[in-house]
Amino acid sequence: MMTSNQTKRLVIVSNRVATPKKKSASAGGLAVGILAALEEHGGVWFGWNGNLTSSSEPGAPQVVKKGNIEYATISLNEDDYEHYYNGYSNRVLWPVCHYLLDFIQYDSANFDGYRRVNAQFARKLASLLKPDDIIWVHDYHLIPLAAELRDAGIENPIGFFLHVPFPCYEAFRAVPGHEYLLRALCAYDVIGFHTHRDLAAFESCIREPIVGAEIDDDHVIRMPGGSLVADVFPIGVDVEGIAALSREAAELKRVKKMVKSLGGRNLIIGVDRLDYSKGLMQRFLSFERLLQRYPNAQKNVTLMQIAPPTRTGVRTYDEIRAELEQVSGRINGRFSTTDWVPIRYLNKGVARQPLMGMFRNAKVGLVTPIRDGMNLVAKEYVAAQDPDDPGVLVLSSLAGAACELTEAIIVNPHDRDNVADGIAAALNMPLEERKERNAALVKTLRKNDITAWRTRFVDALLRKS
Ligand code: GDG
Repeated sequence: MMTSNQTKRLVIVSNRVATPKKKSASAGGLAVGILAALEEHGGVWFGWNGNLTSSSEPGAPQVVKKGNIEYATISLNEDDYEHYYNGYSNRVLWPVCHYLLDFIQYDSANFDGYRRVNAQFARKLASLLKPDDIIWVHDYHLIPLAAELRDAGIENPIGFFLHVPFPCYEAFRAVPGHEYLLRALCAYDVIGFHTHRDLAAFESCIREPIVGAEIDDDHVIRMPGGSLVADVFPIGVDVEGIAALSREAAELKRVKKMVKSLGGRNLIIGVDRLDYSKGLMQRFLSFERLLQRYPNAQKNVTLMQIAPPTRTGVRTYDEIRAELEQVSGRINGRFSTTDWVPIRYLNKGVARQPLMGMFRNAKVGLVTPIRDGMNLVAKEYVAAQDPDDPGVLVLSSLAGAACELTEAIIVNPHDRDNVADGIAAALNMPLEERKERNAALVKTLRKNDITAWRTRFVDALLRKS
């Protein structure tokens, strides 16, 4: 049996490639995860370079090599991008995968654009492939890619990993064209999800009489003309790398200045792309509840929320940004004193190393999405702690990470009292308990780290070759 230690070229495909020049600014779990996996293993990263053109067909891929990674990128036509990315991927697939059916804005022109761009990706990628390559496709933007590659005569093993939750059939069937998506998924050899819940949801769709498949006990899905493996591969982080980065970051001027500015108060930190799935509105309101229910906290805590904007130009994203500005302003107006502002709300990103240093200095990591595939921030926060004096993770039960990080304080993000009580419990937790919980969490992080994620997935793919 072949394993990933054997030297086949790994070709990773994602909507957007974080090219070496742009990667430091990348705020997004997919890019962080792929880059960490590729830096270790080497290979090709294929996808869109972020440039828009007026020509209807993108030119040949541009290839740039840095270290052991080849970045192969294409531009996209402006209208195609609007239909495929903003239109279908982010106004239909993203909301349905996060069970937010009211946010779906379907338009058949967007669905056509989605299929058109996937066909373009397949044509451009096919021109780069070698017979021995293994292909690993990432996320909901590229569901039809394997079917398109097969149509182009590509026979290499092709895997698909979904970074967001997979919806159960009752939600999935709300999407016009869901039968097409399900059939397209069945063109892959391996499909990976973060949690057993997502796998079970996918299987609930497979059991419907759409693709005519049967599910074996060993995660194999059999259908007329072939089979695929669908399994759980929880994404992880580079535990030692983050620990080292956060230790060194303590010496950064920027981190020291931030700590000094707290004036001895406890820091509660939230770091999320500005996205409605991250539950930021509910988080601010829960923090307000903390200040009401625990008047002592008014003198003792500061919430720092870092929220770099994403998908600007999509109406729901612009709206949530305006709402968050309004509610954080209201809470600050209500509770601020002449020497304290309760919420520091940054509508911008922070570079990775100081960010890890801020995690290490935060008494509480507040990660309360209303739905999340995994949530890497939760794992990074744990890995960045000082094992001799660790902070406490307060984690939403609706994040995929809650399936693994059971020693966190688990809260329901829709219940403000529950979140406020969870934060208060974290702030008051004795040192011994904090150390025990952190040690148990780090053990889990080590077991399912970024190397395990990549190795297990690639091995599953190689077994299909
Ligand atoms: C998707 C799924 C799944 C964020 N702000 C800054 C910054 N970040 C980095 C974090 C973390 C990443 O971005 C965010 O990852 P998450 O996993 O939390 O969330 P998504 O972006 O929604 O990722 C998610 C993930 O894919 C992986 O499969 O876990 O469920 O939605 O690494 O640290 N990094 C820097 N500055 C910021 O301001 N440097």
